[in-house]
Amino acid sequence: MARKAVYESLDFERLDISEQQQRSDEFLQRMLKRRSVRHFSSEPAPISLIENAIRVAGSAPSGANQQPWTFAVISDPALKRKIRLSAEAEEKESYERRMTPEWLEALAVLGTDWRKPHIEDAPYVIVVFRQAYGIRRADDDQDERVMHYYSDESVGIAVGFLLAALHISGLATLTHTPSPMKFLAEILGRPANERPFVLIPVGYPAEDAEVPVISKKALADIMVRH
Ligand code: IYR
Repeated sequence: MARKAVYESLDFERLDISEQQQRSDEFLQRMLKRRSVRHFSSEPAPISLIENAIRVAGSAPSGANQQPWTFAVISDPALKRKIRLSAEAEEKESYERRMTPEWLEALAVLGTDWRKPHIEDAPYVIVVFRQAYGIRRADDDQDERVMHYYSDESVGIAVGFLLAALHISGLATLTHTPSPMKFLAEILGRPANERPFVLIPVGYPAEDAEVPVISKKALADIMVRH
């Protein structure tokens, strides 16, 4: 039986134009400083920052508000090691056999390879899972599948929120997608409806961290007006 929508008045703070512009400029300048980091220090970071960032991610819009995501936070060194070794095994196979010459050529500007020490060095690894479908306990105590809508888009938006929140709180991140990623669900014992979406090492950059010299497209190259 369909449930009915219940409405309440919107809590919306209308700002002066000058305040809007100032916040927009500040956010832009801050976000422009985000870089994907591959050299992490092992210095611990407060779990409260990770928790708040996941709260931010959990506030993202999602298809039918189904919130089809799970954020696994790993700090246990033995588990991080296990994940690193499995990721490296898959990545070695990918770099040496599965990726096309065109793909390797496209990646050359980043200088990446199959080695993933950052998975062990960073104090936290967040593995984001997409719930391909939901599970509901029916009246007869049997589990029923609940259809999820737009779960890829929803989780992508939530990960964007997560990366921005971690950056704003002074932490460095890397979006890493070892392929295939199924080993993550196995190692972390996730249920059958959850698919690994992205693996994110989080922490402070190493003292001598370096990043590739790359640039972002200009506004004129990414925006069209109609
Ligand atoms: N998943 C591999 C390869 C890789 C692919 C893309 I597309 C990147 O932007 C970066 C890396 C790896 O993490 O090394």
